Amino acid sequence: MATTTLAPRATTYRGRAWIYEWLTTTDHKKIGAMYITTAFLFFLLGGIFALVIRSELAVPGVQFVDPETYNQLFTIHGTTMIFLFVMPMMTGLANYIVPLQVGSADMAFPRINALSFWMVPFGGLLLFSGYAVGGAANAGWTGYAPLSEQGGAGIDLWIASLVLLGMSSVLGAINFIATIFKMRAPGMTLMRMPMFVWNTLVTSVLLLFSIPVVTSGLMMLFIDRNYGAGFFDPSQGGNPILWQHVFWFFGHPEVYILILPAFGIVTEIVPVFSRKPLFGYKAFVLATAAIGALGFTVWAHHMFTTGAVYLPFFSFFTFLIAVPTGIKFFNWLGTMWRGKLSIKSPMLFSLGFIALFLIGGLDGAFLAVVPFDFHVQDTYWVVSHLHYVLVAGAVFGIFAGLFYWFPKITGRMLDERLAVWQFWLLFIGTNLAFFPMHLLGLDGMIRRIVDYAANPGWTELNFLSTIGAFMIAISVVPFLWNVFITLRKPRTAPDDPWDAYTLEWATTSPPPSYNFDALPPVRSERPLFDLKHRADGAHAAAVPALASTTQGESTPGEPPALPESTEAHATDAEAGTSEPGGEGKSK
Ligand code: HEM
Ligand SMILES: [Cu+2]
Repeated sequence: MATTTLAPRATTYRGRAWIYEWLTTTDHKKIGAMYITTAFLFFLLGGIFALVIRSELAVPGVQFVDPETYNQLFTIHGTTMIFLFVMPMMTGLANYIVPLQVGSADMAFPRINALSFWMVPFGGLLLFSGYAVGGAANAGWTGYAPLSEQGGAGIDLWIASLVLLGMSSVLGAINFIATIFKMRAPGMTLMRMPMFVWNTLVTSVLLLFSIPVVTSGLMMLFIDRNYGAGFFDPSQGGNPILWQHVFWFFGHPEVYILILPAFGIVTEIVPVFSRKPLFGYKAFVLATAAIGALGFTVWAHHMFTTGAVYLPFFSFFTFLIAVPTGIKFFNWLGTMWRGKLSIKSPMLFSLGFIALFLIGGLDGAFLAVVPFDFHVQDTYWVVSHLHYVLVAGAVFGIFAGLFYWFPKITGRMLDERLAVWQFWLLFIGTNLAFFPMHLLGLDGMIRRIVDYAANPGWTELNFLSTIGAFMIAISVVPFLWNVFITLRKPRTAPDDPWDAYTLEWATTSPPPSYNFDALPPVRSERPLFDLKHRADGAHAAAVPALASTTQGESTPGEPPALPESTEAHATDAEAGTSEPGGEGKSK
């Protein structure tokens, strides 16, 4: 018979040293927290690289770094930000939150989960060890051949690093897909899954299809470089354009791998802080799937100027992606429309996300216009576009998520005033850093150069951009301070501080190692809302019992007995035979 009371299956090993516990843990929450912390450290590191880049470019002339060092700087900056910051950060948030949101006790394969995590710091080590062997990779994050066929051991380490990180991502993707399909709580049909879960699912599918392609390419490059093959080397009859195909067949879906989780985060937050259900749930799911599918049809829009691709096809499909993306904007605006908005920190960062991602989407649509792309290819327009999508998009989404889930993860509420300071510094800094790059790009300033001519206006625009970069750096200070002082406070956060809708808020903050003492029945995509506001009939039985956990009144370690809600589940036609964390019924 169905039961929702979960007894801890293993005792916690109290005898273990703190460090041993963390090094060997397979708990998705601890692994998630380690992912998040590691990713944040790489964000700081990549940010320092960005500051050196921007300092060098503040005024014309070569001041701080020579051209070779500069090449390594932007290569390692881009690679770090994408593979060691945004991807692990999103994986970390999903690791912590997805099992909770689907009402499971852990991920499907907890040990593989730990393995996926530990590959990340080692991947980082490989990338940065280039500096110890005579110079890190210097061919850009795209590693274009034949440039990447030359160069020293730094590039081999870059290849090894990306292969390892890719393996970590694939294992993670399989884990998420299995968890989402097989471990959902009774009653949670696919169309009742929280939007963050949906976005994690589509992201995982994209990873599964795209990473193997780039990994093959990387292996070919490695063989070219070390064993004398000539896949991408024209002097040996190879084809460098082939590298671009292989790279971008991964590289474009990769953009959605970075941004879909942010869509998911924002789509969790906007309804809760508008006090309304999500406007157009089904449309949102379809739009997410459509973006994922279309993401595989547009890789060659990065290759318009090669003269080797059919332009109308790739231009058309690129524009087509604007349709599902636009639908999402309508979903967010429709959700906020006539809602009771409360602009707390998670909502503030979500609004920043929506505003800035719009700019990144629009200047991307310009690039889909082939003649325009011929004009701005490899200029600062592209650098501007990619940062509006990634800083304005992924980074704002990440901070929205961190502020939203911080109370769940740590049991403590971050300070709202510091959050407002951080937000405005980051918002103004981002626009100051990246908007002038549009103008520089239009004017013909190319990317990946250590120096530029003192053309009219260029010095001023570059200087503004550098000031913006430092503002972004300063915005991190109130955040770090906020985390620091908050972690020293006692654990006073309620279990459900935002009056939210989804299952992660139905357990304590932070959750026990086994996640749930009891699960509310799932009859819509907002089970917790139903429980709190629509208690009637069979639901009512569950309310008092569950309320005792959600108010934090229960004695820790002593799960409240839930005979009534257990019955409610057994008679619920929706409920499958399941233990949370066991073999949940999926529909
Ligand atoms: C924190 C503020 C940041 C600043 C000021 C900044 C600045 C820059 C600049 C000036 C370049 C161009 C270098 C060149 O072409 O010569 C660049 C490249 C790049 N940045 Fe950032 N960046 C920041 C954050 C990020 C973030 C968060 C991401 C990703 C999530 C990112 C991803 C990239 C990528 C992929 C490149 C291209 C690297 C290449 O050309 O190989 N950046 N960044
Ligand atoms: Cu693309």
